[in-house]
Amino acid sequence: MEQTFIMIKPDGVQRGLIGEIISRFEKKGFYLKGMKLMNVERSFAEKHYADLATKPFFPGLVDYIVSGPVVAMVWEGKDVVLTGRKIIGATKPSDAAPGTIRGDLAVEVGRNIIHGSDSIESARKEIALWFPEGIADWQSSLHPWVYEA
Ligand code: IDP
Ligand code: MG
Repeated sequence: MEQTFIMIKPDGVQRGLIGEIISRFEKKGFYLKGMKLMNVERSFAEKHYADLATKPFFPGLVDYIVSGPVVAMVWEGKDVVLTGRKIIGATKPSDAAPGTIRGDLAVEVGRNIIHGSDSIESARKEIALWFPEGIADWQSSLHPWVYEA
C-alpha cells in the first residue's frame, strides 16, 4: 500500500496539536507506520526542502523548521499521498478549506503547522531521508472494516 511522509512542524508541536493532527489521519483509516519527535539540524532541513532553495522565503523556512522539535511520521493507506494533502489543505491557510488541518488550525503560510509529501516520488525520498532506520511492520486488525480488499 502507498505511504506518505507527514511532519508536524515546530508550531504544531508547541501549540499542543500533535494529538489532534494524528487523530485526523488515524480516524480516516490510515495506518501509522513510523513516528519520532526530533530536533533537526539546519543542513537536514535544507536537504528536506532542497527543491525550494532558490525561493526568497527559504532561509526563514529553515529557521522555522529548526526552531523546535518536529514530529516525523510515515502514514500508509490507499491513495494516502493525495488524500493526505487534502486532509492538510492548501499551503496558504487563508486558501485552505474549513475542515482541513490548515483551514481549521493555522493562519499564516510561514506557520502552517504541517508538511505532507506532494507525490509518491517525494514520499519515497522523504521517507528514506527521515527514516533511514526503516519503519514498523504491522497490519491493523480493523483493515477489512475500512478497506474493501
Ligand atoms: P506545501 O507545504 O503545501 O507542500 P510548499 O510550496 O512545498 O508547500 O512550501 C513548503 C513550505 O514553505 C510551506 O508549507 C510553508 O511553510 C513555506 N512557504 C511556502 N510558501 C511560502 C511563502 O510564500 N512565504 C513563507 N513561507 C512559505
Ligand atoms: Mg511541499
